[in-house]
Amino acid sequence: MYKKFFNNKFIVVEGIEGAGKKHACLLIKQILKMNGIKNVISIREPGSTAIAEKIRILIKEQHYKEKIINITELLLIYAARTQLIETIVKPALKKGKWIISDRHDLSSFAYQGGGSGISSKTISKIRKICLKNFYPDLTVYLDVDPEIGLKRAFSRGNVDRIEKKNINFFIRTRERYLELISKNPKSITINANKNLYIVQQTILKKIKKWLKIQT
Ligand code: T5A
Repeated sequence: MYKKFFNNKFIVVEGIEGAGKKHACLLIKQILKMNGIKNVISIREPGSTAIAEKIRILIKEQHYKEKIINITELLLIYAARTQLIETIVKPALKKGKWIISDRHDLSSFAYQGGGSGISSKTISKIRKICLKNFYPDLTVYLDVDPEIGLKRAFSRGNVDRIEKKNINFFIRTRERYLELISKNPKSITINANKNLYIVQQTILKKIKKWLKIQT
């Protein structure tokens, strides 16, 4: 048990479609619980507040009569994120709670930056206005080949506007993820191409190791 030694943390799970983020978020919550950490809030981006969930619908649904331009999409995502961080995440962290987030800021650098081609300089400027110096304590990046990830996502049906994009969009998104995660010392990378059992065992091993370092 590490309970006594912990300060609460903000943990983010990242990766492209079908990487297995939802499974990973649930598993990490269980690992924390096994280690005596029960004060955990699960959230997702975009979403997790009433306003941010409305923005999530705008982001995910197909607009047949009007194309969302890239910068509009980016601003909507940062509006949802700011709402979530200021109204849920920061107050919860102040109360000593742990947070597990299915996606955060890195998604914007990967999708809107790598995928859609908005410059990192532009995204960083918006980031600074919205989030200032607020960063996750740990990012768990699930790396999956876009062909494998999209196949998993499509097999569930209900394909959304972003999932309908060309595979090259996801190849560029993954490349940007890999580039940025290689520079992030507060990150763990998991090979998510493997079957679910192996992926979960790897997450278990790496999160336990990370928890030990936090003591
Ligand atoms: N977005 C979001 C941006 O463009 N910019 C941003 O800044 C942000 C925050 C969000 C969309 O918004 C975009 C990215 C997204 O397109 P979403 O529904 O939250 O929409 O999209 P995803 O997070 O990609 O949701 P997915 O459900 O597709 O991905 P997950 O959560 O990674 O995958 P999961 O766990 O649901 O698994 C998908 C399927 O694969 C199976 C699962 O059982 C499930 O059926 N699976 C595996 N099968 C075999 N082996 C494994 N290892 C498996 N792992 C999972």
